[in-house]
Amino acid sequence: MTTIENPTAAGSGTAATDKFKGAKFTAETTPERLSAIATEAFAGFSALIQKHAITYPEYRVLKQWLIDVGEGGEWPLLLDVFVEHDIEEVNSRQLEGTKGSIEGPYYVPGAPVLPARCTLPMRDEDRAHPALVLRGQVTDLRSNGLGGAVIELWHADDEGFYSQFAPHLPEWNLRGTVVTDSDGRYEITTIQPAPYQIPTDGPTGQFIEAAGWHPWRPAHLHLRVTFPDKQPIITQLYFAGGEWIDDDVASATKPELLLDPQLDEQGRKVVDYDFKLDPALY
Ligand code: MBD
Ligand code: FE
Repeated sequence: MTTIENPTAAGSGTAATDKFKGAKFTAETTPERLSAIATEAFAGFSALIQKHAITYPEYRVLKQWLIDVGEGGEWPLLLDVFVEHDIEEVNSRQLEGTKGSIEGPYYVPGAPVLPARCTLPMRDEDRAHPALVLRGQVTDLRSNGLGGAVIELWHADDEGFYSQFAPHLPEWNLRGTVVTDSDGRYEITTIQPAPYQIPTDGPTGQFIEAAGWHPWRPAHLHLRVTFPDKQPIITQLYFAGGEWIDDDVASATKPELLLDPQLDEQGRKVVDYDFKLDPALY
């Protein structure tokens, strides 16, 4: 069996760009709002250039690097790592339910539909690791169970690879669309992912290295929880005490999103987590 040392930029960044491009997103932004935001953005660049007396060699390296980010398909990766956490924060200020977190570049809709008590699709290699059981209930803000709520779960494997972004994995490995029971309850068996390293061989990784930063995210589960007329929750769950929890390159951890699984008699790591959904706001 071959082991792959690092996720490659070619295998992950580009795939994220291709998937994103297909969706054709739009937004309702007035010319006035666009002008105001763009004016301040360029004023910010202007202030930085003046303050640091940016040189022509630095300007040309920046230009080439921006070209490389696009050609390498790494805009989704770069933006989700360094920018999305603020977008998530300003758009969840009014919400009272379960805390959200960034979506990141690796969500794929249409994962296999699974019943409320289920095991995510996984390989024999994955099955060799201790089982992680995540269970709980999806409710509204008054704790009424939301029967038939949908939990989409996606996460990396024990080596930090995501299916559809690493060519050696089956298409839907460690991805599922779980339908809760009539009380909104669920019990999903999976494995605990490893910490995730941003691909180091592309422009995002080169920049992180050149700046002397580190490319790590703590181990995390991605979730998207939906129910008609409720605000969808996109979030991540982390593991208390895990590496990089307090130093996530994507600045996307929150204390409310830490799990502390406990071993049961069968050697499984078991943890409860409930999701509370706000009424739909936007
Ligand atoms: C990830 O797995 C992730 O969650 C984010 C936000 C960025 C890159 C890879
Ligand atoms: Fe992730």
